[in-house]
Parts: sequence; structure tokens; C-alpha cells
Amino acid sequence: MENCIRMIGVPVDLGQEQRGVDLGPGALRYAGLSTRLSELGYIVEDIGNLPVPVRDVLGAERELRYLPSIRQVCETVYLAGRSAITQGFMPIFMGGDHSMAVGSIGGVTDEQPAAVIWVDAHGDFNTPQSTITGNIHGMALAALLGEGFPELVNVGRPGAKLHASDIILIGLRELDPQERLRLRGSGIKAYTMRDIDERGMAAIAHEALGRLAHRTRLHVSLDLDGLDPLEVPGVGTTAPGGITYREAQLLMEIIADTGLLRSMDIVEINPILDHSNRTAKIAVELTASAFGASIL
Ligand code: B3U
Ligand code: MN
Ligand code: MN
Repeated sequence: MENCIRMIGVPVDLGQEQRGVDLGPGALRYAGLSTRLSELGYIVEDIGNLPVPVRDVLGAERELRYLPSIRQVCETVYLAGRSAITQGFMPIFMGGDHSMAVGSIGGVTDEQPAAVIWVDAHGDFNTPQSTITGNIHGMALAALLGEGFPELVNVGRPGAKLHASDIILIGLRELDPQERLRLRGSGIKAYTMRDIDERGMAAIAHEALGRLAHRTRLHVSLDLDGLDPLEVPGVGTTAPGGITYREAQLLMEIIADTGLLRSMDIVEINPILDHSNRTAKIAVELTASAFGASIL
């Protein structure tokens, strides 16, 4: 079963305000994710989309920033992630916004720990106290470390799902002031755009994987806004000066070389803001590289 991939759609847009990221799973399907992975020799099973409440019927929850519904979605994602792993599949979670990673990473670490490479322009390291926007997608990583809303921290099983030493952030370039202080004090290793510019992606990718060598399984959480919006325009929260397509490809290829990748999130694609589904097509190519596609 080592070569079986399970695609899981999570059309959640409740973690932020911009409409459209709920269309991400469809965009990835139309961009040919399943075919591309099948061509690499994987057996690919698409289980469709998990049930996610539509924001338009959740009026009363708006003031709570949809926390009850996001928690429920994450519980469902958690169970889907856990059963994929126990059944021998490598799950690919197609978001949706990044709030769903509380469920996906929780689920895939239910039986065995994993290291996480979190590609993002943002830290997603806010708590209800540090956030400026109140958006829960900006709190996902903090929740996985046991900080913030107990409703999120305790999804699936009580408490933190990751240690600081299990996570590497790559592509960072936008932090809120309090979030910045929190991240600096957290012990999480983050590679900013400055690091990438100065040292190059290859050096950073190898160093990052070396720092995660205490784990035997790897999860990639790919927020497409980590890439440069000039190349990847279809994301909700654009931040200029991001990772280039080539740099992202190289990172995924170096990750593939480890043979340790077991699960992945593809999040924050907003097809409404995109041009001809370009962002999802790039996401498909990056996913293929992470799962071993090579040019020659
Ligand atoms: N740090 C800001 C912005 C943000 C976080 N994640 C995204 N945007 N995509 C916040 O809302 O917490
Ligand atoms: Mn994110
Ligand atoms: Mn982001």
C-alpha cells in the first residue's frame, strides 16, 4: 500500500474573510492532480469533499469567527487523516483555507509523530490575544503547538500535536507585531525570504531536512501564498516578494529525495482571483515533484 494516495477535499473558507478558497478542491481536480499522480505510478483514490458548512447559512456564528464550525470541520478532517494513514494511504488534503491543517496534521500524527514543513508567507502563529484580523487561518500553527482556542487545541485528541522542533517554516515575510514576538520566543525554526535570497533554496532545503532528521515521516503544508503572487495570483492573502516557482520546485524535489513524505496539505487557492486556474496548475506540478516527479 506504500504507493497509494488518497485525495481528500476540504472546501472550508471560514478561517478568513475572502470568498473563494472553498473552490480550491475543484480547482485542483480540474488541474489534473489525480491524473498527474497516477502517471507517476501511484494508485490514487479521490474520496471527494468532506462535509463543510456553507458560510452563508451560518449567520449567527460570524461573531465567533466561525470557531464552532471550524472545530467541527477539523474534527472531521482529523478522522479522515487518521484513517487514511492507518489504512496505508498517503493523504493529500485539498483546501480550503489553512485552518483545516489543525485537523489534517492532528490526524496524521495520531499514531506516530511527523515533522512538518510549512511553506507560507505568514506565520499562522497568532492566538486570540495576538491576532489583529481575528481570522482563524492565522492561528492554525499556534493551535497545533497547543496555544490559543482550546476548541482547536483539543481537536481529535487533547493538547499539542507538534513540538517546536518538529516544524520548519519556509517563505516567511509577513507577521503581525505580537505574532512576531511569539514566533521569536517559540523555538520554531523559520526561513524568511531574506534567508532564501541570501543562501538559496537548495541550502535551506537541505538544512531544514537535517533539522527534522529526528522524525521518520514528513508532512508538507503548502500554503500557496508562500509563492510569489506574480506567479501564483489565485490566493486570498497575497504578499509580494515570495518564493519563485523554480525555488518551490527545487524544495519539493529535495523533499521527494528523502522518501519520507507521507501526507500533504494544499491550501489557500482562490480560483476566483486566479487567471485560468494557473495557481492550481502550479500546485499540481509542485505536488507531483514532492511525490517524486523528476525531469529526466
Ligand atoms: N497574520 C494575519 C494574516 C494572515 C495569516 N494567514 C494568512 N494571512 N493567510 C492574520 O490574519 O492572522
Ligand atoms: Mn497559511
Ligand atoms: Mn499564508
